[in-house]
Amino acid sequence: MRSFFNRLKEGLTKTQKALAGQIKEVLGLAPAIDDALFEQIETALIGADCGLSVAEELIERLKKRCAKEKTAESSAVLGFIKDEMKTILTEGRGAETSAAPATPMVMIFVGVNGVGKTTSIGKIGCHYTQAGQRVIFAAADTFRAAAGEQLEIWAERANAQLVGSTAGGDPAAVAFDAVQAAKSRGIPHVLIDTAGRLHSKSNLMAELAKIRRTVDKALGPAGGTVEVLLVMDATTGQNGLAQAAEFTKVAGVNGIVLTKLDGTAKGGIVLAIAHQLKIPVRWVGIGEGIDDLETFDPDEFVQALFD
Ligand SMILES: Nc1nc2c(ncn2[C@@H]2O[C@H](COP(=O)(O)OP(=O)(O)O)[C@@H](O)[C@H]2O)c(=O)[nH]1
Ligand SMILES: [Mg+2]
Repeated sequence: MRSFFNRLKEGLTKTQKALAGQIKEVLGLAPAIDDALFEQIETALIGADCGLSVAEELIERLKKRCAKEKTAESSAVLGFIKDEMKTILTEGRGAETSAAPATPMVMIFVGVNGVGKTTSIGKIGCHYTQAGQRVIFAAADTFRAAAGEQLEIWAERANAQLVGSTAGGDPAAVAFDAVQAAKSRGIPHVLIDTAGRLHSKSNLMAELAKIRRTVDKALGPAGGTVEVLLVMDATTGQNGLAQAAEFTKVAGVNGIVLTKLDGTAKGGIVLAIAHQLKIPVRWVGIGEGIDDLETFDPDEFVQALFD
């Protein structure tokens, strides 16, 4: 099978055209490195959904860098842009610890309907089982009857265990049972699916907060690691950011899964997430298949975009 890098590159084709292609074109045509050029680069950044604040920040850094290195070569400017993008993406990640996290490692997937929560759970679960690590899925989206069945299908594909539920059941109870099961069976990964929509937004936020508290309770004094992953659909671009801010407030989101980077020109949203939300993108999805998801790496991403 082709490497993930090649598929990432292919998935990013539209963003590459809108962002890297556009930047290369204006650099190629530019008679000089001047304000007019910087403005054109800024336009390309905004056009690919990087957002105004990232675009301004990047241009600011670029101007300083060009002045400092006294360059007159547009090819050098391209290198600076890539560097500064990597820096922005890396700064958004905070300090990475190399210590192995305490088990069980519980991931709670949150986000609005249709962004790709259930699919991402299937793919991430498979990532672990392929590495020989056991996984439990928890069907805590009890709002839609079909949600449990969809997760069951993914559990089979990914070779994961499943703590199921009945429609209308208590999602926090499902999460509790899954964590308990993981502890008693010595399973290191618990991936919890949640609803993306309830009767009201405040209901949904209250439910997510309750699931979070319940997971902490189930882990007990022996502890473990809890990661709340906000799943975002890249095709919604800048519109996804406001949503993200809301989930972040109530659910204490500490990582992002960015799905559907394939087939959108709005991949610049990765930079906006790093710069504005300051929450690390942990995984990126580039298709509907079980292998179409990988951990996010800033260097690899910038390289796939430009080279
Ligand atoms: N093209 C593409 N489609 C995706 C990706 N991730 C999820 N999907 C599709 O998005 C749709 C909604 O996914 P689902 O997991 O049910 O979303 P949920 O409502 O958040 O659980 C499904 O048709 C998935 O196949 C991705 O990375 N790329
Ligand atoms: Mg779902």
